[in-house]
This record gives sequence, structure tokens and C-alpha cells, in this order.
Amino acid sequence: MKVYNQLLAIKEKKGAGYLVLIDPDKQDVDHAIRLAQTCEAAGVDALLVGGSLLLANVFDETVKGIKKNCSLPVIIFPGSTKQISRHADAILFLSLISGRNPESLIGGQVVAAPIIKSIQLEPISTGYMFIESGTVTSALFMSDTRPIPREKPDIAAAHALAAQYIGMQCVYLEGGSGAKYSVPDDVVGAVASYVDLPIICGGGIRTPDEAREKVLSGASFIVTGTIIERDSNPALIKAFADAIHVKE
Ligand code: 1GP
Repeated sequence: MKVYNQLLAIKEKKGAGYLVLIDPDKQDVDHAIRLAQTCEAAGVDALLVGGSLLLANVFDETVKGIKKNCSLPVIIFPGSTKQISRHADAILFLSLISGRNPESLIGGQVVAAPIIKSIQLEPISTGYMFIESGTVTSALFMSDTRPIPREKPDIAAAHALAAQYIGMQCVYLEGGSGAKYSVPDDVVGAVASYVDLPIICGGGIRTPDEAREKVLSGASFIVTGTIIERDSNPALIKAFADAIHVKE
């Protein structure tokens, strides 16, 4: 089954899915593998692998190591066209629709698409949207774009509807890794009530309660990175999974 369909099945069964982001720059390969195994045992549904930069240059090795030692789906969450690996199961094929930078709207995609086809990686077409989060995060800085103001849910909803009409498979409401504030619940709610696409929401989510609020507001998938990097305690990961799986 395609990874996208697996994700939809998880949402259907559990109410929402929990995705943990592993940034290859934030730990060595062995630690990334151990973290992936802890995530699997604690009820995480899939792993995202990616980062804004590639300082350590161990992207492919990290994806390969995780795939070999963990059975969760591994989805690339690319910070650039350099982050493509044949060892992954799928890639979020991002277009940064909240910005007006042609490179991140279509330029990088044209470079990446033939590579993705040649290695038969499943692309998941994703309308990627930065929501202002009290911080200039690395991803926002690198994109050279402005985020959608956090008090303008209508603007976020209009962007998401455009993604749906263009034919994208999901939207990602992004506060940015390490954001001061997560995406506001009313922004999630406005998008969820306006479009039919699954909503991935991440950036600055630090507690299971906060994650659950996003799901109750309409998010289909919650992403955490920083909090689990800081504290990869299995009990905390399980608490996130339990809070997000609202149907279980
Ligand atoms: C970033 O949404 C992810 O793309 C995760 O953010 O590191 O703040 O959890 P955090």
C-alpha cells in the first residue's frame, strides 16, 4: 500500500497520526536509529527525516540505518533538493505556497522530480505553509519568504484551498522547528473547516495536551521534533501518541 494511503488509514483508525521528525544534523546515525526504535515501541506512526541544512552530510546513511533497523514508514521531509534517498519509503513533495519565492514554489521541484521518479520514491504532494510563530526559524530564514500572520486564519484557509484546487494531497501548517509558539488552534480550525485535505501540523508543539488540541481543532497528523530530541524518554513519546490518537 502506498504510504499516503497508509497515512489516511491511520487517520481513519486512530483519529490522527503521530509523526516524529528526525533531523540528521541533530544527532549521529546510531542515535537516530535508537530514537527511531524508541518511537516505534512508543506508538509513533511514521518518521520524517530531514532538516533545514545538511551540516553533517549523513542524510542517506541516516535514512538507510533507520530503514534497516525499524519498521515504521520513513518519509523524507526535505530541506533542499540534496535530501533525497532511495532508502526512504516516500517524500513530502513540498511546495512552499505561503511564500512567493519561485525557487521554493517550483524551481527545486523541477530539479527533484526526475530524481524521485528514477529511484521510484513515492511523492506526497504537500502545500507547505509557514505560519508566523514568534521566531525566525531556520526553515523560514532559508526560504527567504514571509510567513502568514498568525492572527489571519482566513489567509491560511485561502492558501490551503488553493492547494486543494491545484490537486495537492495534503497541507502542512508549519510553525518552524523550535518555534516559540505553535500554529494557533483557530488557524488549524479555519483550514480544517474550509478544505478537505488532511492537515499536517508541526513546529513548537511541546506538550501532549497541545498536540491533542491541534487534533481536536482539525489536524490529521502532528509532528514533533525538538521536544523529542531534547527528551527521548519513551514515556513522553507514548504520552504524545496517546494524546494524538483520539479514537483509541
Ligand atoms: C518542523 O514541524 C517540525 O518542521 C517540528 O517542529 O522541532 O518545533 O517540534 P519542532
